[in-house]
Amino acid sequence: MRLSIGARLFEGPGPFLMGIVNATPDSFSDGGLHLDPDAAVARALRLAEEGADLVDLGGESTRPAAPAVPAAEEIRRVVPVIERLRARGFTLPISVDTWKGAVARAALAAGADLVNDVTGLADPELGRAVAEARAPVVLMHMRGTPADMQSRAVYADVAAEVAAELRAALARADAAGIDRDRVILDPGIGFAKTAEQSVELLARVGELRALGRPLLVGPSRKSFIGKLTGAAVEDRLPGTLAAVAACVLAGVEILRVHDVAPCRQAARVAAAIRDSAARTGPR
Ligand code: HH2
Repeated sequence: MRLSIGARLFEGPGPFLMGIVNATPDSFSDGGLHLDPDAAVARALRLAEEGADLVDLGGESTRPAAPAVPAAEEIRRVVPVIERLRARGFTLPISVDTWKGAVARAALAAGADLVNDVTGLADPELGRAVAEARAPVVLMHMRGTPADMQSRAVYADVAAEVAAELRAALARADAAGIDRDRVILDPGIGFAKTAEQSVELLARVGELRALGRPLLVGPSRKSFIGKLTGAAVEDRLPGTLAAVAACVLAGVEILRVHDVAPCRQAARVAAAIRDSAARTGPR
């Protein structure tokens, strides 16, 4: 990949790590821990120390059946965090995890560098905000809303349909005037997908490289790991590491994770194996 995000150029195959900061009362694995702006700031600083390449700040949970948060409340949760981070000279790129145009606009004005949209441009206002700011954007695949998405997890061929629907998201980005060179795509692990479909998407994520854009994947602590292993949310780091390694071997450039330091180690080792395989080839 070759993409400037804020002051930083992301160049090469990576993998790059996006550390998660949830300024929410109800996120599925860390809800309530970083709702206070100072706690969210401290979390971002810690992620930077652990080796994150960028941080993703969200003010609304997208777990299945999560209640919608009004834009004004979401702005109240994320903007002070961005302002405080920038005021203290935080240099990593900051992504804002929102699907609402008003929140994206406010976050970009406060110093965010990238918009992470889990709806893949459901809100045309978000497309306008991103285009006007000439900001990079993550377009993630899902169907419906967190309230009804799990009833829409019906696919004849999950990888082919996710690819086709991401192509439609790229077309929405084109129509909004967003430069294609600034788009990152994400298959949306766990969003309108059963555990089996999430696993199949991870197995076939390399097929999405045909879309011609860098890929981001967020497997961290997700329910497919619980379904496979019986592990509770707080015990899913080993499963997360396995998914991170699989993504790196498949050529995914950015991993969105909660546990940056252990994921960094797993990603480095997987990247070394990937690069060695590319040098030596099959025998
Ligand atoms: N997953 C979550 C939230 N945002 N964004 C992208 N691009 N890809 C993902 O896979 C993704 C995402 C869900 O994780 P988390 O933020 O920890 O939980 P919650 O939505 O409950 O806040």
